[in-house]
Amino acid sequence: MYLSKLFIPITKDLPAEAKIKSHQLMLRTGMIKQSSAGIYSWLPLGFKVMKKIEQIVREEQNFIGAQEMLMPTIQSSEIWKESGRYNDYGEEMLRIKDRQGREMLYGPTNEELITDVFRSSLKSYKSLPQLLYHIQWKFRDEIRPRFGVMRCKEFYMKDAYSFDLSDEEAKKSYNKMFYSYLKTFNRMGLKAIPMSADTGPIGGDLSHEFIILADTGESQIYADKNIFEINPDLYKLNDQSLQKMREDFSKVYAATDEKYKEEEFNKMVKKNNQMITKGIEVGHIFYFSDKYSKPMNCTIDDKNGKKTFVKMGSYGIGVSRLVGAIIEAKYINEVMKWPKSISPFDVVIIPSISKNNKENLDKAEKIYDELKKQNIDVLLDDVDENMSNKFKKHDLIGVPYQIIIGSKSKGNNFEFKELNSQSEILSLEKIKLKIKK
Ligand code: 5CA
Repeated sequence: MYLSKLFIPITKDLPAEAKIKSHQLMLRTGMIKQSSAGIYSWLPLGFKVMKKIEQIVREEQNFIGAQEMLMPTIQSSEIWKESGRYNDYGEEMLRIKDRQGREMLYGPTNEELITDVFRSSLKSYKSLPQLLYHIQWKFRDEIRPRFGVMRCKEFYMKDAYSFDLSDEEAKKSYNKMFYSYLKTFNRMGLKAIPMSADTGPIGGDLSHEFIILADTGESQIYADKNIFEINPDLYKLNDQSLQKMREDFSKVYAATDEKYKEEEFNKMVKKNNQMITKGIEVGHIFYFSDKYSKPMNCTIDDKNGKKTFVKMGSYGIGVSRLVGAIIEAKYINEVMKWPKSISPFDVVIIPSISKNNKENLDKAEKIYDELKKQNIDVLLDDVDENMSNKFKKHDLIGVPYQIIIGSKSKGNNFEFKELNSQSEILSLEKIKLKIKK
C-alpha cells in the first residue's frame, strides 16, 4: 500500500477528550473515529490491527477444538426472562421494541442464546463435550464510557461456551480455555496474568481474569512476580498436563482487589516479590455449572438415560479492547511499536524525496515490488515531506521495521531499522530474512 493512497487521517493535535495514550494515538493516527459517546467506527488502519488480533484468537480457539459459529446481535427478551437476568441486568442492557411491540435487546453477552441453541440441538451425553464460540459485536450501555475502545458501549468480543456432563468434566474444558488464553496473549507479545476474580452478573463460583500490566489499567492487582516464570509452552494439550498447569498457577498468588486478602498475600509472597500495580482486563473466564441450564431446562441424557442439566462455562476475550490495551503496553518514550504478529504492515519503506530527485522513490518502488512478491505486507511512504516529519509520523503508526532510502543506502545495500534500535546497512536478501523471521 502507498501511504498517499491509504485512508489514514493523521492529525497533529492532541484530541482533548482523550485522557490515555492509546485513545490519543488511535484518534491521531485515524485508527478509529467516534460516532457517538462510546461508539466508534473502525477506519482501515485500526480495522486491520483488530482483524489480525481476531485471527490469532480464532486460531487458538480452533487449536483446542472449539468450533466457530455466529449468533445475532439482537436477541429476544424471552430467553432472558427464562434465565431471570432480564431484570437483573439493569440499565446496561439496551432494550429495543420491534414494530410488533416485541421486547428485544442488543446482546451484552450470549449465555441465554447459546443455551437456547444447545437445548434444541443436542440431547445425548455422547455428543459431549462441546466448545462453541463466536466473535461478534456486543452492546453494554456503560454509564461512563471512557478511554476510547477500552471501555465503550459497542465492542467486539470473542465469547465461547462449554457444555459438559459433569462438574468434573467441565473443569477440563475450563483448563483448556485457560491454556488457550495464555497462548493467545503470548502470540500478541503480551504477558497476561490469570487472576482469581469475582463473577459479577455472569455468575458462578470459579472465574479468572486475564490481565496485562499497564499504569492506565482500571484493575488493581496483587501478584507474586514469580507468576511470570510459568511458561504455558511447557504444557501440552491433554487433561493431565493442563491440570498440572492449573495447579502450578494456583500455587502462585495473583488476585484482583475484589479477591485480595492482605494477610494471605503477605503470607504467600515474600516482600521483594510482591507486585501491587494496575492492569487491563483483556479476557475473563467463568464456570457456572447449571446456573443457566437449570432455569432454561437445558438437559442431557446421561448413559443411564437420566436427564441432567448440562454444565456450562463461558469465556470472553475483548478483541476490540485489545487494540487499545496493546498500545498501552507497547507505547514507550513516544514511540509505538506493534508486535510483529499484529502490526498493520510488516515493514515501511521511507524514501527521502525531493522535487528534482525522484531516484530514491524509484528505488523504493522496486524494493516495494520485490517484497510484495514475497507476500510481505509493505507500506511505502511516497508522501513528499521532510524526513524528520516522516520519522515522527512512523513513530506513531508503529510499523516495527523501516527501510530508509536516503544517504546511507548505497547500491544494493539499504538502511534498515527496527523501531527503538540502531539502524544497520543490509542487503535486501538479509532484510527479507529479518522481516520473515
Ligand atoms: N459472558 C462472559 C464471558 S464470554 C462475559 O461477558 N465476560 S466479560 O463481561 O468479562 O467480558 C469479556 C471481555 O470483554 C472482558 O474481559 C473485556 O476484555 C471485554 N469487555 C467487557 N466490557 C467491555 C467494554 N465496555 N468495552 C470494551 N471491552 C469490554
